[in-house]
Amino acid sequence: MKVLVTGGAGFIGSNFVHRTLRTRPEAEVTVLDALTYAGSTSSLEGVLDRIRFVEGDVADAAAVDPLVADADVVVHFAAESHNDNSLADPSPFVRTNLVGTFTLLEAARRHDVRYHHISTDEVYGDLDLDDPTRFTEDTPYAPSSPYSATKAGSDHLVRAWVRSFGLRATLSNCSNNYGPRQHVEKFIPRQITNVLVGQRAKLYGDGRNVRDWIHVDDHNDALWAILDRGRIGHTYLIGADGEVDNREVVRMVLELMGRDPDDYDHVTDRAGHDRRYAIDAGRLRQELGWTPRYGAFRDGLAATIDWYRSHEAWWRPVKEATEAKYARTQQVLTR
Ligand code: NAD
Ligand code: TDX
Repeated sequence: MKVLVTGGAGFIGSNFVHRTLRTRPEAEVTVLDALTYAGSTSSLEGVLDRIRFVEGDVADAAAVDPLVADADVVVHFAAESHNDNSLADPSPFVRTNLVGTFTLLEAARRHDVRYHHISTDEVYGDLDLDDPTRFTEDTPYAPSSPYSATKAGSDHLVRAWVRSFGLRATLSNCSNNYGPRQHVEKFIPRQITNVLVGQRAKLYGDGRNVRDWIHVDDHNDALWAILDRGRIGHTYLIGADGEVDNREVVRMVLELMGRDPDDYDHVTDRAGHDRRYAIDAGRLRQELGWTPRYGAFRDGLAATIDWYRSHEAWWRPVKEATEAKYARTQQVLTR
């Protein structure tokens, strides 16, 4: 099977490539990645000689067309993925997430290639802390940020291409991922690497916001279940019942790293900050028989901390610039 992986030099995409080569030796993998600030071939270390790597933009039709024509399936991860960046400058989000998806869809339609679209639970907006319901495939779309609005728009494009043109596509909307090779701008790696460089952990607002954490390998196993057995035209929500509030995550990171669990700063809150995400992954579990393999979040977090400790060369070069960018917009409110 020839698999075209867009965004394969980023967090989830690179873990998908590593996992695919381990579990599917017959797969021929091509990665298309623009190597933005968020992508690095160092995330593909150890497998670069077993894949075809193409540096290119998903919104560039001339680059995309021959790669899609040559694939059996397109797995589309490439995106601008960070909410805070989308608040500072939405324009690359519109181009990559909307025009990029449109460009891939048109190529997949032209060449009748199976397509899987990776999306996020953020398209459903947020839930109150005491709301007993969780997101399902039937929850109405209500994105809050420029990032989630462009992901929502890209999902709608895929659905329209299925209905109007008969594209053989599936979609998945996953909750917050954690694990190795996640950019240090994101919540968990930011706190781990802050501790490693001697800075304090940073919590937005009151820290009561809840995210539904899933290990990246569990996400990628779910993607293979959908690629193997998913129903064309269907959407699958991916989540592992991992709701934890941010304050608890920061305290866990500090404690696992041998620090005082109260040793963090409250900083300026994110504009429009979604309160809570929670996924009901019943369809995925019942229809496709998927179950997460990672048990306790705390154990996965401890393993992730070990990864950042032993891969300083991977994150160190971008740490300073990432914090400098945050320092321009975030003030410490209380310690
Ligand atoms: P990431 O930012 O770590 O990686 C994105 C990758 O896409 C990078 O390698 C980057 O170079 C590449 N890219 C960006 N613009 C491109 C372009 N125009 N052309 C080609 N490549 C380009 O993101 P991630 O966290 O790995 O997220 C991957 C996908 O999963 C995204 O679609 C995101 O919306 C979705 N998602 C992420 C999470 C999460 O918790 N991280 C949860 C649910 C869904
Ligand atoms: O320093 C921080 N302190 C903090 O309290 C950072 C960077 C974040 N936060 C909070 C904001 C969120 O409530 O932590 C939570 C997680 O933040 P992010 O890692 O930025 O993730 P989030 O905004 O929830 O979005 C993530 O999950 C859904 C991914 O980045 C998206 O790509 C995905 O779609």
